[in-house]
Amino acid sequence: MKVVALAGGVGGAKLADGLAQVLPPEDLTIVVNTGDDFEHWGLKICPDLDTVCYTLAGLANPETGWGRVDESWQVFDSVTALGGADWFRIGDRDLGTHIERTRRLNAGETLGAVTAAFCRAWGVGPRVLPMSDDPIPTMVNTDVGVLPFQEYFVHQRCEPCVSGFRFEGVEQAEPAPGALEAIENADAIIFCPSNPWVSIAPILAVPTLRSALAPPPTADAAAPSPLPKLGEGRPPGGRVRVAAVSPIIAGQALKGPAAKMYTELGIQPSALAVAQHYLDLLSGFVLDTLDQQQAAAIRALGMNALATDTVMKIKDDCKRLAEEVLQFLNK
Ligand code: FO1
Repeated sequence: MKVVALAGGVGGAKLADGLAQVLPPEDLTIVVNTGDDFEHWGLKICPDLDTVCYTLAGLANPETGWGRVDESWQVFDSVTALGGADWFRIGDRDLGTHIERTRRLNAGETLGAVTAAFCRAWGVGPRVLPMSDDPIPTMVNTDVGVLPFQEYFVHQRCEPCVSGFRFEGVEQAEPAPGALEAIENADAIIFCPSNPWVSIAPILAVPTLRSALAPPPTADAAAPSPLPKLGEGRPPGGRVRVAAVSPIIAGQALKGPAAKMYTELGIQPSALAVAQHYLDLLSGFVLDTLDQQQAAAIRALGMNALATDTVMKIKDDCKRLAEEVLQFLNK
């Protein structure tokens, strides 16, 4: 059964890790948001790619969810003592990733090729793809101006009030080699519990990726084409199984500004709001048991709904949720 997971940030990496524990590596492709990428200390930093790869490799810092475990800060202390920027913390082990990625990119390697090389070096089995090899920096429209993503997220601690987002250059961007084919050949596609606005939306904004997900308009929209059983492959023109796992639980995000962004954009943050956000793409939605009273309203949107424990604290939680999501998709 071929599965593609769309992921960004810590929640995305955790479910990706759960899927990697359950599926043979050749059956899982993780397409990762690169809108958070930026240049810092003269280095190309790709936070969501690194968080996914470090998590799958068992190298991630479990407290923060980003950067490396068993980290030291000799270089950070040395750089900042000389006046280097100190608002974005880069540890010594993590720095090795940024130095080597920057060298390879400057030598003309693509971001996808660098990521594949790093996955081989770290022993990450599933295929991890950037959404594009082209830079698509997320810019955040806020009440204090248009901010580059990490300036908003880290330097200004998500405090500015957001009014919208721009994924710079996305209209001209190409999906990373392999991403479109993976989606077109997938039996199931999972939107991980990542921030819909700044982790999933940038991926869906890459031309052709969204249209590859959307069910073709059926002659009789009232009776959408029957979903294929998993493993049967997608019948010609048939709908693929797409499920999202809610990043909002009881009106809050477990981590990050997703709920704050919904509120600032005039939307009551809830699992239902996320289901409506992805509406035309989904055949299933997984929400937390704390929100199970919203399941009926979500089903009324025309998708299946599964209420379960979606909080992933330890690796076994990630594996259990991944198994439940795959079982749910196989209904
Ligand atoms: N997030 C922070 O809040 N503070 C940091 O100092 C920080 C450093 C950092 C270094 C490497 C890396 O890959 C991620 C880092 N992050 C930090 C998280 C990062 O801003 C987020 O992971 C994403 O961009 C949003 O998910």
